[in-house]
This record gives sequence, structure tokens and C-alpha cells, in this order.
Amino acid sequence: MSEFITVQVGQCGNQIGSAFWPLVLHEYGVQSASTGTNFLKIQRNYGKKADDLLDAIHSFFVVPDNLYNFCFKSMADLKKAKVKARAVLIDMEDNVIAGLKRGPLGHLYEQACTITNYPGSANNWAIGYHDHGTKYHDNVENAVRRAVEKCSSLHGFLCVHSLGGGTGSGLGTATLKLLADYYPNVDRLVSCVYPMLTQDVVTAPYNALLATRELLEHATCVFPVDNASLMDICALQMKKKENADQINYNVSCRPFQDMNSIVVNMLLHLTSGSRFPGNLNMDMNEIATNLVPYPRLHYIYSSVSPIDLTASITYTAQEAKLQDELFSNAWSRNNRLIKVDPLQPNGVILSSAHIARGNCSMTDLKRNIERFRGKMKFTIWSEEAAKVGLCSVPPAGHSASVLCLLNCSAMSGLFRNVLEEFSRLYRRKAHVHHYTQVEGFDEADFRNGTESIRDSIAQYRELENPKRTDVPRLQVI
Ligand SMILES: Nc1nc2c(ncn2[C@@H]2O[C@H](COP(=O)(O)OP(=O)(O)OP(=O)(O)O)[C@@H](O)[C@H]2O)c(=O)[nH]1
Ligand SMILES: [Mg+2]
Repeated sequence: MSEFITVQVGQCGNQIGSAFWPLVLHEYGVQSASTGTNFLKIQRNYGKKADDLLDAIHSFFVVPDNLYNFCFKSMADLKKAKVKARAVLIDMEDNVIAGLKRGPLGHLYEQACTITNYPGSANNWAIGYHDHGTKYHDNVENAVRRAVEKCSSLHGFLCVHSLGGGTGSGLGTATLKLLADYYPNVDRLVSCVYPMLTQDVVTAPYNALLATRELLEHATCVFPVDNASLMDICALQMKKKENADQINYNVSCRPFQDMNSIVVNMLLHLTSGSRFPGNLNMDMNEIATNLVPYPRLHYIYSSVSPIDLTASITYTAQEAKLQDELFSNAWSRNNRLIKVDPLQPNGVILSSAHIARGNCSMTDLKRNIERFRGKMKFTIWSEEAAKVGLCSVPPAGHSASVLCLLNCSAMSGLFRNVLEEFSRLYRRKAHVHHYTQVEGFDEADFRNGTESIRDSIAQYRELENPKRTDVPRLQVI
């Protein structure tokens, strides 16, 4: 069973973390106060697969050896057994992490894997990356090492943070670099929140640009999301129904919580093949091989169906079989986690993967992949290739679900947006002095960031050119 260590950095990263752990427990059928999960009900829903859930708990949790096969049903069981989350919590202000530790799941987090400070990174990538990255390098390294030492088959780091503030963007990417230096063979999967459209941090364009350069250099795969898409999804869900069968739903009080649940569901889906058995399981290591044709083009578009704002606990009759509609919804703009349009004119798909969970047959999958091929435009070499995965364990509360992952040239739209927002501010050199006065930061970093992103845009543009089929495979010198 593969193990994953989550590395949650900054306010956003830790708030996504606070949605992650209850939903993980919910998926494993462990009762927690915040989801109100009932083990017996979950077990009934999963039927024979309940044993798989118990095996899979080790992917995200450190369980004492003598309790390896123990059936954890409640938070009290976990607490008594001193089960710990495979998590590293980092924030340069202490509020969010202190709240997590005081909360009902506080006992899951190891003190040695928690790094906090005061009062934050002042919405400044340079402070997060250079000041805190240098000062806390050893602490981060120790915390990560402690978590790694408790793994027997570590598959990957799941890094979550925003790119708008200073800690997530700066210390988050400094941590990513550290992971790449110390654990080059372990996947670094990053889910980061891009500050698009809804900018609540003035310096967000600088932070996003500088962080994007690091992500292009050091991540194995990046699954970007943006708050505008997440908000649209929440609004649509609100409209659709009053969520009679869902629990803990209150968008007006806790909008981030609902938005964060969408990201968490995507991450749970993404890792499902490495955590649970399946006839045609897609392990996480296959994702990078299949989805990343060129090292720097590793930004992956994601959309998921059904969408859950929180985890529901009952099956609905119409979900009894995976319908084609589920796939259609997964391809719909309404379900995308990032405002990128893979169907845009000139856009091509470099690679694709569909992971189905639960009640889905190979026939369902094949039929839908054919439909997908009919809708999209591919590069010449990627037309026939469509990676598929079938995980036998469905997500909590559903009989089936689909995650669609695309490496598409339309991702250049995200990069263009980062450049435009950056230029808007940098044209007048507004706020630049906050960065240049940080030791280690050089104004050339802005230029390097710009060049790095332009380079990726150019790579996508080349791939969109249908005549460009003459890339030499072997070069005779
Ligand atoms: N989706 C989502 N976005 C968030 C959340 N919290 C903050 N954001 C967004 O993240 C950006 C701000 O980043 P933060 O994570 O608050 O900043 P930080 O990493 O803690 O950095 P500093 O506070 O500057 O040290 C803004 O664009 C927010 O809208 C969250 O829980 N979920
Ligand atoms: Mg903060």
C-alpha cells in the first residue's frame, strides 16, 4: 500500500488540510464529529469493500504496529491507539494551526511535524521563500524526515497551499525545492490555489509569478485550482438543490470550507488508485508517466463528477450505475477546478487520464473514452492514448465517480493570465521595494519568472501547430 505525506503550508494550505482529514476519515468509515460519519452506515454502503477501507488507512495514517489490522470505527479509537496523520503543517502565523490542534482532530497532528511562527510572511513571496525558507530550512527538513521515516513505501508528497499570500507561495515553494533536493525520487504533487479574478491580496500577482517559476522547476505534477471556479461550483450546487441529503452544509458561513472540500475530493480521487484495489487500478506513479510528455509541461487540468460540497452519506437511486452523464458532467465547464478551456480554438490535448471509482465497467469506460475522443482535439502522437483507471472502492456517499485529468495546451491561458496580472503591477513598479529589500531577493527574479513562464507558453504554442511534427528524436552530433 502506497503512503502519502501531505504538506500543508500557509493559511489556505492548512484550511484545505482541515477539510482533508475529516473527509479522509469519512472515506475510511471512521466516525468524526465534523462529518457525523457513522461507521456502520458507511460499511453498509461499501459492502464487501469495507475491508479494503481498513487496509487503506495506512496510506494517510501512521498506525502502531500492534494495531495494524485493528478496525478503527471512531475518533476515540484513533485517539486511544495514538494514530497520527502523515502530515507536515507549516504556517508562519499560528492561528489556523492552533485552531486545528484545538479541534476534534487535534490529536492526529504530530507536534514534531508542525512549524509555526508569528506574524506571517506579509503577503510577500520573498519573505516566505528567502527569510523563512532560510530560517526554517532545518526545521522543515526535520519535520519532513520524521514523517518520511514512518513510511515503508512512500509514494508521494501532496503539497497544498495558495499562491496569493507570502507563506504558501514563498515558503511553500521553498519546501517544494527542499523535497526535490532531499527526496528526488518521491513524487511531488502540488495542488495550489491561483489568485485569479478574485484578488484579495494586492501583491498576489508577484507572488503567483515567482511561485509559478518554482513550481515549473520542482514539481512532478501541479493540479492548479482557482477560487473563481470553486465559487462557481458552490453557487451552482446551491442553486441545484437545497442539499437535503448532505451534511454540514452552510455556504454563507463557511464558504472556504465548501470550496476546500471540492479540492479535497479531487485529491482523494487522484490518490484512490494507490490506496485501494481495483481491476484496472491507476497507481499515482502512472499518472506522471502518462500525463507529462515533457518535464516542464506538468500542469494538469482537473474536473470531477459528481461534485460534493461535503461528503454525503447515502446513495441515491439514480446513482446505482455509472451513467454516461457522469462522464459528460466531468467534461463540463461547470465541474472544472480551474478556469481553463481545453476546447478552446487551437487547443490540443497532450495527454488525458480518466479515473473512475466504484460501479463502472470496462465497457462503460471504453464507450465514454470513445465519446471523449470525438469531442477533443489531440496532438498527432496523443490521439490514441487515453489513460484509464478503475478503482473498485467508490467515494463515500456515491456508487461511482469520475475524475478527468488533462494535460492541455489551453493551460497556457493560466500562464498568460499570471503574466498579465504581473505586468499590470510591475509596469509602474508598484510594491516592488517590499521584495527588493528582502535579503536574497534580486529584481532579476521577476525577469527570470517572466521568462520561465513565457517559455512554457511557447512550448504549448508549438504543440498547437499541426505542422510541427518534425521534432528530431535522435540527434547525430
Ligand atoms: N480556496 C481557498 N482559498 C483561500 C483560503 N484561505 C485563503 N485563500 C486564498 O489564498 C490567498 C491568500 O493566501 P493565504 O493562504 O491566506 O496566505 P499565506 O500563505 O498564509 O501567506 P501570508 O498570510 O502572507 O503569510 C487569497 O487569494 C485567499 O483568497 C482557503 O481556505 N481556501
Ligand atoms: Mg497567512
